This record gives sequence, C-alpha cells and structure tokens, in this order.
Amino acid sequence: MVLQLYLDWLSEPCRAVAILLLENNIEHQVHELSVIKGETHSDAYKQINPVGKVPALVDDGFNLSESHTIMRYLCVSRNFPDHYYPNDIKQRARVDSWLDWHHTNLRQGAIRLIKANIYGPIKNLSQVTIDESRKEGDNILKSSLSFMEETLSKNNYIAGGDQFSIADIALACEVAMLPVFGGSSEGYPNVQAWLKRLSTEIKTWDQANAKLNQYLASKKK
Ligand SMILES: N[C@@H](CCC(=O)N[C@@H](CS)C(=O)NCC(=O)O)C(=O)O
Repeated sequence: MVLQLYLDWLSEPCRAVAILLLENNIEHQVHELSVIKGETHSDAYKQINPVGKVPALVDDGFNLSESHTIMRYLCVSRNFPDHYYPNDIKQRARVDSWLDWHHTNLRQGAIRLIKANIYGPIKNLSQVTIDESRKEGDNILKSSLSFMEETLSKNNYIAGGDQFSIADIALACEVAMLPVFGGSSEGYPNVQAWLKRLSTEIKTWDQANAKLNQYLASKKK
C-alpha cells in the first residue's frame, strides 16, 4: 500500500512533510483534514493518531506522528539524498539540533500568536489572556528570528553545508506561515533572503504552499 499522509495544507508541520515527499517523488495518498474545524479530533482520526494532531503518516500499517520524526524516518527508510539528513554523524547532529530548537523556540512563538490572534476570538478568550499570549509570542519570535538571522549571516543554510536539509524545510515552512497569525520576518534580511532562496531551490515549494497562499490572498482582500 502506498504511504498515507494525513494533513491540513494550512499547517506548517504538514507542509514540511509533504514537501519532503513531493521533492523526492514518493508516491503517497493525501487525506485532508481541517484543524480549524476540529477534524483531527474525530474518533476515526484518533485511530490513526491518538494525539489528534496532523501530520500523521501510515507506512504499511506503521503509524507515525510528529513531523520531525516523520521526516527523519522518511529520509532514512527511503534513502533520500544525503543533504536532507546527512549520514555524517556531526552534520546529522547539527540538523537534529536545529529541529529540536525549532520546537522549543520559533514554534513556541508561533503557537502563542496563533492562540492570541486566531483562537482568541474564536474561543472567546479574555483580553488579558490574548494580550499576554501576543506579548510572549512577539518576544519569543524576536529572539528566535534574531538567532536565525545571526546564523544565516554566516551560512547559506541553517545547519551549515552547501544544500538545504530537513531543518531548513521545517523552519522555512514556519517562517512562511508567520503572516497568517500576525507575525513577520521583516527586519531580518538574512532570514528573508534564505526563505526566498529555499522557495526556488525547493522545486515543489509553490505546490505545497498553494493553499496557504490562497488563504493569505483572501485575507488581504
Ligand atoms: N509537534 C507536532 C505538532 C503538530 C501540530 O501541532 N499540529 C497542529 C496543526 S499545525 C494540529 O494538528 N492541531 C490540532 C489541534 O491541536 O487540535 C508536529 O511537529 O507534528
């Protein structure tokens, strides 16, 4: 059976996994769910991923969640070109380090802005909660983007090397998503140049980001 991928195209970790599959021409079947409509919490989906989040991958009866783990699993099990997840133990550790950093830094800032600006109004959160969340999110994003900016002033790719890795894919998907919930990479020229470079080097970037771009365009109207 071909790989089964459960995703919402508006979700950063989902697009990162999808890009990896698309770039490597790996046959897979997509099952679309809407996070905002709560579709990841249905009993049926919880059979796939009990945590109730996307993405999830099913490989011949083997269910896997967590985007970074899925990406590492795909790189190793499908023997993707070395630059995605290098075999050299130190280069690989550098990629892992940025993936871990992503979920404890940049993503934490994004999560707080999502809470303030997207879920705040939908879930009727108090103004105090919204303001606190927005302030925390802005502060975390500022320190995260500054750290990326400094790194990218020395390297073309976040974990070094001369080609992008899965750490670039994960982080680029997050940075590209920031405007959806009121964040921005403005004022970080090296981050913006890196994102632009990746959006051309990743051949399927536009395909994977089509729904996000549609959503952003509809918000501008
Ligand atoms: N650490 C997880 C995060 C997954 C995640 O937060 N997914 C969100 C969409 S971006 C989700 O499914 N949320 C559904 C919910 O929390 O109700 C990963 O990298 O896969």
